[in-house]
Amino acid sequence: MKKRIIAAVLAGMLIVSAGGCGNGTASSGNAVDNSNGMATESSADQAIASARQDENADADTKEGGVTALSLMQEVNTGDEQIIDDNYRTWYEVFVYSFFDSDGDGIGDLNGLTEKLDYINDGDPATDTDLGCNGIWLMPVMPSTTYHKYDVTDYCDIDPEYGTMDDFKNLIAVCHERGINVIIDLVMNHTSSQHEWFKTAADYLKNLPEGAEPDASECPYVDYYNFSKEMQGGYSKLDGTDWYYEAQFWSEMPDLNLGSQAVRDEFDKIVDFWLDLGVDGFRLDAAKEYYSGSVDKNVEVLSWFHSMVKEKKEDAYIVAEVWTDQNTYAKYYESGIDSCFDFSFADSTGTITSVLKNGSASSYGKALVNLQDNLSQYSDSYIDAPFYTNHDMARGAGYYSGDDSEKQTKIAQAMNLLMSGSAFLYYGEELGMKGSGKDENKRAPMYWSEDSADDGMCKGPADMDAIKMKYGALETQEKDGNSIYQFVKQTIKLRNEYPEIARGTVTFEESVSDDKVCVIKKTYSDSELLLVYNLAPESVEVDLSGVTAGEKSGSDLEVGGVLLTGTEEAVLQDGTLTMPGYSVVIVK
Ligand SMILES: [Ca+2]
Ligand SMILES: [Ca+2]
Ligand SMILES: [Ca+2]
Repeated sequence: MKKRIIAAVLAGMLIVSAGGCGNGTASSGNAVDNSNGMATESSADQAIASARQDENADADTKEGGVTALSLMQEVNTGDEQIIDDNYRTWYEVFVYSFFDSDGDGIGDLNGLTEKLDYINDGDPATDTDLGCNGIWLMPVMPSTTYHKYDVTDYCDIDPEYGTMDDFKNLIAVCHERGINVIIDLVMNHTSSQHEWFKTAADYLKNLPEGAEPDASECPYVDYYNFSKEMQGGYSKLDGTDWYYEAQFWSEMPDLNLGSQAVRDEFDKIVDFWLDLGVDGFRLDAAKEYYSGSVDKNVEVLSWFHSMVKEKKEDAYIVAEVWTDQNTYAKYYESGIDSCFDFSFADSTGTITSVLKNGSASSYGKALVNLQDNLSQYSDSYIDAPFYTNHDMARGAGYYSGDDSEKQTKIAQAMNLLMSGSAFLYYGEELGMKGSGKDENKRAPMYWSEDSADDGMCKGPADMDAIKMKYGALETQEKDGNSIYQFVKQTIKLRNEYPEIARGTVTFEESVSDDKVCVIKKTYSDSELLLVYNLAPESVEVDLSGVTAGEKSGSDLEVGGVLLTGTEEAVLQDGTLTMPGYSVVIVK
């Protein structure tokens, strides 16, 4: 026990010293790493020396030196066990706001490549990186807008983001590190400036009075949904008496995905990107392929799934079907790997509701219901849990009051410990803020509190000034109690235990209540217990009647902890004492 306290104190001093140096990312990252029992004599000496220079150092080492991180690092010491499959931890990147490599204020592909060490450095021995092993790139194709969901050319890179060579380089460097890359593929609509639409529009404008459009003269008239009648979701085609479907915006005309010619185009587009090495696709707006028709949308996805998997068997396909769980569950009949799990996400989803006013038990029940629901439609489904994305207010704004930081942290654990392929939206690991108009949800990655620092992006032009609630990365990486450190430890555990992403969930109702949720994850022959305390106060959980594999009672051990404060979790003779807002893995 004494040894553990010394280690924790040393860890605290190293963090303090890095904070005092103020020389940025590399040194503080090393300091945190060294605290993992690896400190050399000289760095420990330096740490002590610099701690002495700090007037507050004495107080810090006596009390404040123990941080949530130092306590977690004592327990979370296992090696990562990465399996190269489609159960990953994905990081959603909005390139525009991530990192700017050439000083124009707009994030770019080379900027992302430069910051890959932040996402995953490819070295299992370090934990200075987030540990994500997948990247979802929001659209990178040429477009007329900052968000780039209106594509003008499906086989190129938007010049704001760089060149095709930059993209190839990004993919190569990602693959060296075991990071898979999926790209946003927008099949519901194109830009009104896409050649297909411009050609079709010109043809209709020049069509003689009374003549019907003829696809043998202009194939592109069949690519879209033109009509002489105004209907819901349609816009007028200027200079004609024609209307066209544009569900989201007049400048994003909907494609006719029933057209074989359109499907042939996407077949070629998929070839193009798979040849470049992408590992799969995030399908935008799949609910609107045929607005209002689940059956037709499932048919489109079935075609897409077969077409892609024939080319690349292990490609990953995840669709955005923004609706209720009972409806998106049906989309798994198409055979695609994943649909985003909207029911757990956002300010009103299961995670937030449980933390704000629900009972911990309802979280466990929701996990099992989800599993029952999705498995009705596919044996090979991979849930795609996420907490927020580029269309949602950021999570840090969901909570107020004294416990809000702890709730922001534990919500991330409730998402990232879910089975399936989990997604993390950039900046959520820092508790960035952003709500209201879309631009605000896509603010510059908060690397530094100084917006003039190297690589900092300017963000979308119409973004409001956003007041952040928590510090920038440069501050949080030196703070053992930060949201960033908590999220990193969560992903570390996800990487250490394959059961977390791949396990089947059993809800241990008899030992769960309003505050505590206990679930078991079973994967191949292995079982893990995940115990969540979702209440502010500490609790005792009697696990004597629960088994994990062959083990029960006093044989049970702690396999990992996620702490939002500086109290420890203790498991003794089958009784687990855990602080408020914490998670303990028991095996
Ligand atoms: Ca740039
Ligand atoms: Ca690493
Ligand atoms: Ca549509």
